[in-house]
Amino acid sequence: MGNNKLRKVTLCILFDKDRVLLAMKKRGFGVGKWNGAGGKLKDGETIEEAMLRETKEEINVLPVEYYEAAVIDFFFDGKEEFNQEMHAFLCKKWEGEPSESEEMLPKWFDINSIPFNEMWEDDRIWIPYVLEGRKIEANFKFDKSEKIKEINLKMKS
Ligand code: 8OG
Repeated sequence: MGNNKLRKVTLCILFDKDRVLLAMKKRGFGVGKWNGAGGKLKDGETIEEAMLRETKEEINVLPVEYYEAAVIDFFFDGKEEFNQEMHAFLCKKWEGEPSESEEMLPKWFDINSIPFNEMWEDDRIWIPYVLEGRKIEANFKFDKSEKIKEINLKMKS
């Protein structure tokens, strides 16, 4: 974890009492899945700067109160170019109303009806901890058919 060679990506999930904001990815990596807003760092950006920029670009809100809730490494058998280190933030205050962009279509979900069947396979494992307020570090290894073959998950708080 915290492997310097891995490409870094961000994720931001808005959280409002008993609802979370997810957004349908309309193109690119993860198309057709519900997810938080996020993406790769641009040259010279910090993780936090990239998270703020991506959230604004993809769902038109600016995070105001947030913290890093999870750092997760992903490793893909035979598709090492997809390996990445994801920094996931939980955001409890923001400016603006979530709205659609070219990349994502946002929607609120009750925390008891998160559409895990239409999300990345690992999300059902780690997102519930994060929504309970835990901080975690994890890594997930996927086999050639993109099924999880190994999970390591540590609670940081
Ligand atoms: O820039 P691009 O759209 O390729 O970024 C991919 C986004 O998808 C980025 O926000 C990180 C996120 N992401 C993964 N893997 C996983 C995953 O397994 N679960 C979730 N929730 N998000 C993921 O790249």
